[in-house]
Formats: sequence, structure tokens, C-alpha cells
Amino acid sequence: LAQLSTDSVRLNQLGYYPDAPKTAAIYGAGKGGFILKTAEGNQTVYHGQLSENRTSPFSAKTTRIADFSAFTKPGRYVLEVPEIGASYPFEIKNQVHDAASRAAIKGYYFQRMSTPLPEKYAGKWARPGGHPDVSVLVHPSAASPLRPAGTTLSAPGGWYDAGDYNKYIVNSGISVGTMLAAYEDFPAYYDTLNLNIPESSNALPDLLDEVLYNLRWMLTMQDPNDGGVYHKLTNPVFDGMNVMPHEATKPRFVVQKSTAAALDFAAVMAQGSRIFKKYRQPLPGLADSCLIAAQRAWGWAKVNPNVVYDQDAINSSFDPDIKTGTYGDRNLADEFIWAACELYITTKSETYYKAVNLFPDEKMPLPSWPQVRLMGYYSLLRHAGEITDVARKDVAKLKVRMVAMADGLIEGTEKHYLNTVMGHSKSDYAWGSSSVAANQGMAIMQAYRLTQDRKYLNAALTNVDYLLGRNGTGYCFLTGFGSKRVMHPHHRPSVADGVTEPVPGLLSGGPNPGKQDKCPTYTSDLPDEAFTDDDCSYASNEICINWNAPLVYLLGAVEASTFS
Ligand code: 9MR
Repeated sequence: LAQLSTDSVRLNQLGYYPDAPKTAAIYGAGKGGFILKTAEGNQTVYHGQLSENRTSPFSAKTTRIADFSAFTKPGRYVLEVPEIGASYPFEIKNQVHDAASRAAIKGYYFQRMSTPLPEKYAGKWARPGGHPDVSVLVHPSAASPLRPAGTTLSAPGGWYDAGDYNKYIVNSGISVGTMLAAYEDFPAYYDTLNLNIPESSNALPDLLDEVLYNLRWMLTMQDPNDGGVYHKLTNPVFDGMNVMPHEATKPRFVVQKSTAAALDFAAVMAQGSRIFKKYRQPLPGLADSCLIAAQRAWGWAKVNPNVVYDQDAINSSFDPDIKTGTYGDRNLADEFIWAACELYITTKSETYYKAVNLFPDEKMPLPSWPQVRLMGYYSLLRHAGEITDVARKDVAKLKVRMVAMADGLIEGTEKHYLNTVMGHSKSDYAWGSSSVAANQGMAIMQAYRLTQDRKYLNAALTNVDYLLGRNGTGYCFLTGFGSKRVMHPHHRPSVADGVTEPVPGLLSGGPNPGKQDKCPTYTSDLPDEAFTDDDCSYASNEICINWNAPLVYLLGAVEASTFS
């Protein structure tokens, strides 16, 4: 008898909503049936036939799909395929992603800097505060007459970007924008969601409290003298892996201002302004401060429309050299679009709408840190009921395009070897591929919101399944969740804290055939399998705020929608 393998049966390791589609991908050719058994009593409750063989375009491996959508009874089950194997146990129940949705937001609490994380909120991942950032040096690349090189400024708080200890405005921008989008789209869901964070008892929903922790830091990155925004706050070089936040005490710098930083900052400050307006108590003045900050950053960007952060150029002119992440986007047209959209929506001033060409072509590029055009479009669609005449025709066209984009993403899912939207093309497996899956899900949810057609919600769920286990690696990519778990993310606190389990609620980057880290433990070069659960793997197994954010959106979206 062939050895039965759990890894051959890939499914969402958390489970499925009773009324949602439910499928597993079985690795291995053949024909035949599958059964569902209760996880505890070993009782067969359902049997079905596997699909025809399918082929992965990346590995030429064969899979078959087990579809048990017709089975809707809540409980804990395993799926078994004779002679192949049985899955990990999973659940069928309402709110099956509730814990994951909360944890993905709470992951940001664990990324907070300049503050201790007491056990009350952080459990066994409690730690002292690190990086006060109250005496940050002005790098020569950032020097101005009023803020000369070597003087200091205070810019505490915010989230660590990723497994490293630096903070980057560009990446903070898309992360905050995505989380605020989640709030704007599903306020009723988030208004009551308690995350057990220090602000849980205040009048603000916890999601907004968490976002505010980073937004307040972002405000400190604006030069009050000209409205420009420093590109990042960073050590010159990355710390060693085995260093806790409070042990990382090297000097920190703000570096050159950039147009991308100013525009991403302007976008989220404008968006934040309209959201925080509702909370004059306990936040008097915050909404106004955000809007003023947004307008000043926009003003700076209009005068400085092409200041790119070019780290090599900076290092050839100034000391010390800066070697940390660059987020050095060179095409700023989309950042102008995003900022203009948010400023227009918040102020209703058509000046912003007309300031740049918001629709230079018909493209609908999936969001990522260097590509934020759709962030602006999502907001326009969300606020379609409040726009002025100037935008009406465009937004009507945009609706059609948004739905067409979702249709394009969905096409082929039914016949796909994993039955997911993720992984139709090799290019999906970029650095941070998990965020591609999550952003595809977020884009498709926009079509669901526009049409209320259930096929979009079902399609978005296929990528939830992908992230939680139905993928080429068999891993559940969210730390703290699933049976085949990520245990060794490239995340300094998780490496250095002496706790066996990594910090929970963080999304691993996922397969990346680029393998730029040259980690020795990869076992595959295949696009959908080039992943190693090893902390040396910053290219496949780091965590990052702009990857968690679309997961927060997607999990919140499915929890807030029809199924729960
Ligand atoms: O997510 C970023 C990815 O798109 C880039 O290809 C990569 C190399 O520049 O950098 C990634 O971002 C990293 C950042 O530079 C530093 N903090 C960790 C980020 C995730 O790996």
C-alpha cells in the first residue's frame, strides 16, 4: 500500500462557511472518489467524485479537485482520498475566519515600536519597547537650512515595516490606505471588533486605533517647513537576526524627501481625515490636522514632481551609506492619481480632480507598493454616491472596468489546478506573492460590492483558501494558524524572543522563484513552490505590513459578507 500523505490533500486548513463553495486540490493522478469523515468519530458523512486530471503549468504536476460544496453541516472533518491520503482536520462553520481576521489586524500591534508590549495584550510575545526614535539624525541627503545634517528630530511610534526594524513612508502608505479601505467598506463589522489592544476601551473602533498608531508616526515625517515628507527612517544597515527591538540601538536617520513619499502620505492623510472626522471626541483636531498635512504634502509634490529615492546616487554623494530597503519607485503617475482621488473625495474640490489625468489609459493594475492607481479608483467607486458632476461619467466607466478586471482575474479558475484565482500566471509569484493573492481577492471584492453577484465572493474565497493551505506548498501562510504552519518567518522578534511559536497574525511572503536571499534550504525552483520556512529566507518567508493589509481587507470582507 502506498504511504498515505497528508500533504497531498491541500485545502483551507481553517475551513469553510457552510453555504460557501468547498474544494480541495489532490496532488496525484488517477480517478475515483473521496470521502469526508468526522475528525473525531471517524464517521463517513459524505462521498464525492474527484474531477478530471488537471495540470499545473509551472510544475506539470497533476491534481484533481474534490468538490464538497453540497455538504453544509457544521462540524470538524477530514477529507480522505483512498490510496492518496487524508487532509488535516478543518471546520465547517459560520465565521470560520473570525479568529484569523482578528489576528491579522493584531499582527500590527505586535509590530508597534517605541512602546512596550505588556503580557496583557501580547501574551507570551510580551517584550520591552524598542526604538524610541525621539532623537533621529537628519542624514545629509535630507539636510535643509532649517534642519541641517546631523541635527535631530523626534519621530516615534509607527510599525516595523517587516522582519526588519525600519519604517518606510511609501510602504506605510499603501498599508494604511488598504486598512482604511477595509474600514470604509465594512464599518459595521469593524465597529464592534475587539482586538485586546491598549486602546480597546476608547470610543474608536480598534482597527482605527491600530491604524492611528502608524498614522501619527507618519505625521512626524513631514517637514513642517516645506510640507515635504522624508522617504524613510532607518538604520544605515539591517540589524542581525537575533536582536530584539530594545537591543537594537544603532543610530537612526531620516533620509531624503521623495515625491512618492509625499503623495502616498497625502493620499492616506486625506483618507484618514474624512474617517476621523466622525471622532471629534476623543480626537479633537485630528481630522483637520490630517487634511492640512495632506494638502501641504500635495503642494510639495506639485512643486517637486519627480524626486525619486535613488539610494545608490545618495550613497555616492553622502555618508553614512544607507543599505536598507529602498522602495524606490520611479514612476509616479499612479501616486499622483491616488493622492488626487483621495483629496478630491475628502474636500469635494474639483481642482484635485482636474490636477492630473486620472484615467491616462484603461489599465487596471493590481495594487502593490509601487503601483497605487487602483487605491484611488477603489475610493472613487466607494464614494460614487457623493462625487460631483465632473467625475460622474468617468466613474460610470470605471465601474464597468472594475467588474471587467474582476472577470479577467476569475477567468479559468474553475479549470485551474488549485481551483484558485491565484496562480494563473507565473508573474503572480513575485516577491511577496501572498500579497498578490490577497490583493486579487480585494480587487474581486470591489466587483462583489458593485454587483452583489455571489460569483465574485466565491472567487475571492478561493484566494483565502490559497493563503490558508490550498497552494503549491501546502503551508498555511498566516503565522499561528493552520496545521502545516509557518514556524520560522524572517522576523527578528520571532527569531530572537526565545518563544518557540513565531509572533502570530503575520502573513508570510510566500513562493518567490527569484530566491534573492540564496537561502540554502529551498527544495524547489518552481514558481508555486519556491518557498522555505526558514528565517534566512527574506525573499520567500519574510512578513510585511503591505502584505498583511490586503489580507486584513480580504478576511474582513468575507467575514462581513453573506456567509457569516
Ligand atoms: O516588498 C519589497 C519587494 O517588492 C522588493 O522586490 C524587495 C527588494 O527591494 O523589497 C521588498 O521590501 C522589503 C523592504 O525593502 C525592506 N523591508 C522588508 C520588505 C519585505 O521583504
